[in-house]
Amino acid sequence: MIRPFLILCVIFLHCNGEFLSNKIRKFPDGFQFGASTSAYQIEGGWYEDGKGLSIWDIATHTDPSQIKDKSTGDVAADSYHLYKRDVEIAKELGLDFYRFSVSWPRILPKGFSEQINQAGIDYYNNLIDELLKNNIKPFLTMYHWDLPYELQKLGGWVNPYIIDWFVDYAKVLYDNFGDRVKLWTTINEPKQICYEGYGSTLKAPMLNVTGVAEYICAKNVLLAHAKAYHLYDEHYRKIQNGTIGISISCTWFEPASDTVDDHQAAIDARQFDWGQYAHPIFSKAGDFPLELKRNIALKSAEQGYPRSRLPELSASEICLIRGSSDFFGVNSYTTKLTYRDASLEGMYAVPSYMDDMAAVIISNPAWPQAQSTWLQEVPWGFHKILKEIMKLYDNPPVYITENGWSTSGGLLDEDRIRYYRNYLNVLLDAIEEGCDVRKFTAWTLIDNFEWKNGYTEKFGLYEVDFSSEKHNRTPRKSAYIYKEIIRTRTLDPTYEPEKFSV
Ligand code: GBH
Repeated sequence: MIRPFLILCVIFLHCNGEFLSNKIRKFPDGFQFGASTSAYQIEGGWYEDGKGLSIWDIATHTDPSQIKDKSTGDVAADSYHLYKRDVEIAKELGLDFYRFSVSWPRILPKGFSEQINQAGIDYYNNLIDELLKNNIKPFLTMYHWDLPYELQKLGGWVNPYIIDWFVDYAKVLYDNFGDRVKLWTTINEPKQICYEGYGSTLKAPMLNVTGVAEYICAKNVLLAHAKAYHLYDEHYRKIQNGTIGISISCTWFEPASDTVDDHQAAIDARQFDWGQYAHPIFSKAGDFPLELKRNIALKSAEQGYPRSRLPELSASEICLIRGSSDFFGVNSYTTKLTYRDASLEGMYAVPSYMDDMAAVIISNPAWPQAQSTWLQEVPWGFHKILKEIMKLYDNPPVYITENGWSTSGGLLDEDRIRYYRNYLNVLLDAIEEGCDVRKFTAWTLIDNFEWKNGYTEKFGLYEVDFSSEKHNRTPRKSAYIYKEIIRTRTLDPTYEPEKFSV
């Protein structure tokens, strides 16, 4: 009983102590800024010009009630038709690069590379050419969650053959776009694909076989990524001369108290959340992290499984995965508090990912809250992630491939401005302390389909009018702030854009 009280005390000690001084701070030479989107969230054109169906087309059409506002991405921001306006926006902001994703079923309607949809190739060629014409570098993500439905029928990411299918798809992308695309992400957020899609119902395909499916998926995603990386490295890099990596969602988990148990709970939570994918790629030793192997093996044995529910990586697989990324793509938004409490045993299903992790995760009500329930503004947590990556993985080049804030709408988004300024401020601290952070990418360019939350959460620097067929885009106040940061390559906490001054 004393436990919740103690936790609450700790919570208030963690109050946000961040104060931005009025100092103007400069970004290092060569630091680059961008904004990010993903295909299903903005494109629409869900059944046009030969595109095949994705698991999100199926999820939104078969049971609309799974989506908060019963919406779909059928039209979304209509970027399939309005991509020129998107590039114009990127130009207005002065972006160095634009991170977008390719819809696998738009290129390969059945998932396999025996049939290429030329209209899909044309669409991305047009987008890439339009970007280059405007001096904006295309940063292409191969997979941001819209798996061809035909491949899902075969098990999707839990079928090991997907490793080959993904590499075949990657080859089509290198062959068609690699002459102009020099920045690549293979896979966006493995944990969200595996845990949210296969270990729960949070994302398509909503398989919900927790404790088993997300770990099989993890192994396959890592191998698919690594093989696509090596294909580029060995056969394309010499001619195409690009940079290729993976984007991993990193939440900071802070111990809720100073006890040894709570510290271990926080470490376990970080290793389950992102170490599961980062350790095999970026650590010196490779392989899944110790905490993951130990927890899952112990529980599996207790539960009577003949072997660990976490598949093993063989020595040659460990070798293949280790070092298979030119940069660490960090998608980071928020921080959670973590504690361990034996009395809560039985709180989670057995087996399950949550039970394996055995950490209780809570938020601090004192932290500023976004429209998305999971998102609180905690700049010091972002700082700790950057320092931890430097420490654990020998200071790899880091690209922040996503960071952003949601509101319920409106153009005057002071809280988004505060969020970006505070996060960029600690990013500059981290750089001064030696972290090799080279790029920052805002999530997101324009309002979009926020997965199961439909259109109820707005992350855009530009507002999209979804009520009109024109899908007009209008800059928010934060767009003017971001534009000035990029123009001056400095963070000036007192800058006010004329258009929004009172
Ligand atoms: C990104 O994922 C996606 O790449 C993008 O498509 C999406 O639109 C954007 O976020 C905004 O949601 O801290 O334990 O409660 C972010 C994935 C989902 C990771 C929520 C952190 C909270 C887990 N994030 N999750 S917890």
